Amino acid sequence: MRLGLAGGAAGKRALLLLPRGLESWELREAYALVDSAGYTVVDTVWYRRLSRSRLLSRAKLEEVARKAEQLRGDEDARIIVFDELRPREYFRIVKEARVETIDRTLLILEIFALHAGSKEAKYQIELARLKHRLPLVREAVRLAKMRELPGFLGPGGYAVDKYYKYMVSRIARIRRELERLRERRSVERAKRRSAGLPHVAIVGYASAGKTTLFNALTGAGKPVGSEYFTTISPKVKASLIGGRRVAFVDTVGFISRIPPEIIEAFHSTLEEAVRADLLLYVLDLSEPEHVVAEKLSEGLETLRRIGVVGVPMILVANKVDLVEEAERARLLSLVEAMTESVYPSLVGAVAVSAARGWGVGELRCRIATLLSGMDGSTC
Ligand SMILES: Nc1nc2c(ncn2[C@@H]2O[C@H](COP(=O)(O)OP(=O)(O)O)[C@@H](O)[C@H]2O)c(=O)[nH]1
Ligand SMILES: [Mg+2]
Repeated sequence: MRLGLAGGAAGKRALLLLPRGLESWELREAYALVDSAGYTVVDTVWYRRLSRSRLLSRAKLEEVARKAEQLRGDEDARIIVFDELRPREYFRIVKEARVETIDRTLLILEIFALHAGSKEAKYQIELARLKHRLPLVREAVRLAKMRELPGFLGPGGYAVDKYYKYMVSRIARIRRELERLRERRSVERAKRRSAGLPHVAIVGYASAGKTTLFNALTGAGKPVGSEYFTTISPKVKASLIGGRRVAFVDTVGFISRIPPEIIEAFHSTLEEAVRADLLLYVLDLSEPEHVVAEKLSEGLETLRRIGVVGVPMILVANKVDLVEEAERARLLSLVEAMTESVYPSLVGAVAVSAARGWGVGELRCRIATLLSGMDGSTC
């Protein structure tokens, strides 16, 4: 799969390990996440979990090692296990395949890092990463003491032990920094708004088509003043909409089953949505109706939890090219009614195909009208 500009630079190669039994929307999400983190999948291994702590059989492990051969020696390459990886299983894989390995949580944290705008979000992510790696390093200390891990993370047990202590003190330090930042939060926020442009944040679940829409909305016009925005976040781009400069933000979006230990990092990465003048809520209308409904209500609940209230929102029903023409209107009014009942600041719903450009003109027009404070009648 290939994506456009903001989908992350291709080049980091990955071997993807997927547990059997994923539903098709979960599979699409998995690929969207891998892509959002900037990886290109070179091969895939499907496995059936043996247990929660042991994922791969001996034969599977050998298959992984074989397929990982092409990645050996490439420092950017990763084995991505789309699952929860316990320390022992991690070392089993790394020892056998000799390629750095990450699990679903670390993959998600890499995506957060690409989107992190504020210092607070960056600290939250580092904290989550450190906490996630701590058990791993503890296991490394154990293995080094048993001399089962010569040379890994430095020469023997002493270095690993030192690294473990460093992590613990770094965690304490970040916690203190976060306390301090929370007190200053409002000041920071006021400063960041100083660019003065209206901000339009694109939210929605992974693989709904946020980045495709972001590209469609910002790619057409010549980006203006993008240098300024890249210093805030690489996912912000200014574009001319109805003769006026508007900053579009491709947010990290929602991800199903966010591991509880990274929920704070998730919320602080999503904070662009809180500050936006307008929200575009993108959903994939081609998914089964119950999936669309479930994700919509969970997404709206997440917005409520991070404190998004009263921000005008346009519902963008995407991928209508995959929906029967006769079904489009019915599904659109269904999701519109669902949203309105829990989010009173909904100001409209537009059916689009971001990939084909259908409805994007109408959407631009709605955005322009809304931001200039007129009623929608001009579109
Ligand atoms: N058929 C179809 N596919 C789309 C459309 N918009 C996006 N996609 C595809 O959906 C997948 C996820 O899109 P992406 O923009 O990365 O979603 P994001 O995770 O929300 O940023 C990609 O494979 C896109 O090519 C659309 O309008 N129609
Ligand atoms: Mg994206």
